[in-house]
Amino acid sequence: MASATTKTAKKPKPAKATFHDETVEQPSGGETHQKASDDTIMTTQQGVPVSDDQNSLKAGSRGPTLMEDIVMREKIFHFDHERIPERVVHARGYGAHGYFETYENLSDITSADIFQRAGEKTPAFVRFSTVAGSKGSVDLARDVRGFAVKLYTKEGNWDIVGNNIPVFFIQDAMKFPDLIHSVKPEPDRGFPQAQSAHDNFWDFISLMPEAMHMLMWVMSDRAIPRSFRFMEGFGVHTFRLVNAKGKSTFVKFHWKPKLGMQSVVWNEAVKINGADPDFHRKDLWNAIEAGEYPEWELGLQLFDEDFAEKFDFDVLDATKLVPEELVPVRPVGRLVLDRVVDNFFAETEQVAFCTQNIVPGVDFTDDPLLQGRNFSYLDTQIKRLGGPNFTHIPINAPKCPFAHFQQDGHMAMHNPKGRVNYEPNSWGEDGGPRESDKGFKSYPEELDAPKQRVRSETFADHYSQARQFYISQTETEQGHIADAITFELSMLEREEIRVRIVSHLLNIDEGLAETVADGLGVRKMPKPADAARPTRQDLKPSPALSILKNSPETFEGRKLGVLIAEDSPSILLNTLKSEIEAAGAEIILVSKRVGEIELDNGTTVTADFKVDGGPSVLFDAVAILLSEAGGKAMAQIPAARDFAGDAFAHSKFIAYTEGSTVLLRKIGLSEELDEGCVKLGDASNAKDFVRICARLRHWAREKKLP
Ligand code: HDE
Repeated sequence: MASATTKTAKKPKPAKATFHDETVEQPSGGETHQKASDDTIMTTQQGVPVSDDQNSLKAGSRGPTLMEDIVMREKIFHFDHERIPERVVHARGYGAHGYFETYENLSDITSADIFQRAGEKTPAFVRFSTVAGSKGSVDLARDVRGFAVKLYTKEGNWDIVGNNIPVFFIQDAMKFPDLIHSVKPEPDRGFPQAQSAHDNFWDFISLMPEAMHMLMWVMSDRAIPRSFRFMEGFGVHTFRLVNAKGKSTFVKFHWKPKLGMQSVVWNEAVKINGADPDFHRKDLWNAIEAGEYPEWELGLQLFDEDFAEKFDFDVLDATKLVPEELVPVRPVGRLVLDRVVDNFFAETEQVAFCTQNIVPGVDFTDDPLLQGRNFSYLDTQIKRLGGPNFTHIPINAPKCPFAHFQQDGHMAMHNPKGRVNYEPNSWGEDGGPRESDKGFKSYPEELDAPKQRVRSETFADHYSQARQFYISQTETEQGHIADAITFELSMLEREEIRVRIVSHLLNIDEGLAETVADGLGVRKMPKPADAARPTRQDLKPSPALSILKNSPETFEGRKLGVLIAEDSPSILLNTLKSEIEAAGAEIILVSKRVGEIELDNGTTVTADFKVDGGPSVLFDAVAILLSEAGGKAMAQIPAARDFAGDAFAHSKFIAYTEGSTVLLRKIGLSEELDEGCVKLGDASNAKDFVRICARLRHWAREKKLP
């Protein structure tokens, strides 16, 4: 019946489509109108040209405004209604368009159309988000990141609504409202915003042993990613893939970032939030606009029911993961984001992901968290977008033909045409769409069980994988986890909650529990928390769970911040620039003011940031290229001292010139310079510096810091 709205290309960019079409399709049987005039003339919503957008209609020049003013009343009425409810969770997010490219035919595993043809490209929209904060909160909160992918396949929209962490806090959807209430601002005082470091969150978590595995992840560096481009994504639940013969295979979905994983340190995150609360969204926007299209590989962990039976945990339990060492991740395609949105509200805000959006060849399992989500998402979209026709909004509409007899409701854009709006009917060819054998069929899982409110015994081991995650981390990462837990707990008012958490940590790793207890001044060690199952000590570390054990060994997609002043050495700057660009990274110039800066050879360069607008936390590594006079001048500027001091404290690689040592000495660094700091004398060690930047951070320094 209806078909997706026609889209015409506006700018010559890849796969560019626009919603503001020159051709406006008339709903419900209307004809297609070409716009009579060009769209440079401002009109009302009714298309009436506006002659004066500055002044309301008044009685005289100083008299009261007249009710008759249709132009002003319409403008203000519309403004009054601009807001829609923000998402109850994942309110702060950022989206982009792209495509998914299939590597190979997977028809032996699934009949999903998207996996039938190698090389096929499927349009995609992705929205990344934080969970706890409001729409206007900061990007670098310690939090889980949403990683929601909408694939506009030829057999309908398939949404993989995942996170950047492969497990979840709770096992049953019934507890989700409690979890979210606990982490959101406390209801009497309305704070803290976008933070888990408060009593309510830790009180709840300390009473929910099932959350311990996920807690380890959110206290790890996974919860403070450097960029959306540098984080993994996971479907979390076990799903099914079903082939044409009806054979089902269990599957876990993984998105692996092409540029590798990278996170920031907590002190850096706090400062980024002040320096640039939009850090992640800007990073994504800028990368795409620069043609550096972020990319992820989709990987599948595939296993059958018999294999799943052999695991010592339940694959229906979303607090558990399947270690990659047990079931390897098979790459099956790539996701490329190559187009920013035309309009944030129309696309990123109105996009409606639903876990229930699956396609033939994909199916659910009985994971009780997933089952609950399948109700929640549709329900929440109706509240948020105002009615049942949110699929008529272009970002949510399928890009394949669709036809059904659903009609009416608020904002109906494409009701069925003609006389028939029911089925069965005897109108023959004019009778509208019919069912098809190719349609979606649920996997005929056999069920014969009593109705009951219980938690399966197979979900009872809450600590073994939490421990496995912890022992899989490098020493540096383990230190960050201990620091994060200690910091968060230090923000609580109630001592007994801290102690309760320590009692859980004792079931995970005694050393961790002791470090945290020590950091919090807990004098008497509690007993380990009662555990429904003892923690398994025999699980081997899984290197795939660590960020640092999987270092990408590349500086590609990263940024070098260079502090310069008048008289800075042009040769070194030029070498750094060409080496950094050859590495696929970007160089950003920071100085005491923006605009032109004259170098030692009389040439000029343009500084991108004034030093207090471009602190080193915005960069992955820094170079301090100052002449002696420049060094002296910068040593007087507090923001320049922070630039160098923070870069050092955050374990960044630092290149510096002899002239810069004045600045370094001023912040007490002269004695402490280490192998992560490279003194630049000539072009060749500028090259060496760029080479070592591929290690991303000089973690050895962290141990030596107080
Ligand atoms: Fe969500 N979640 N969730 N969630 N979730 C929402 O849907 C919910 C869960 C996730 O960018 C809401 O559109 C329940 C797990 C992402 O628009 C809501 C439960 C995972 C996004 C909702 C969960 C997620 C949401 C709020 C427990 C990772 C943002 C607004 C059963 C696998 C999507 C909305 C976007 C959003 C409910 C748990 C990921 C209320 C009931 C587990 C990425 O429907």
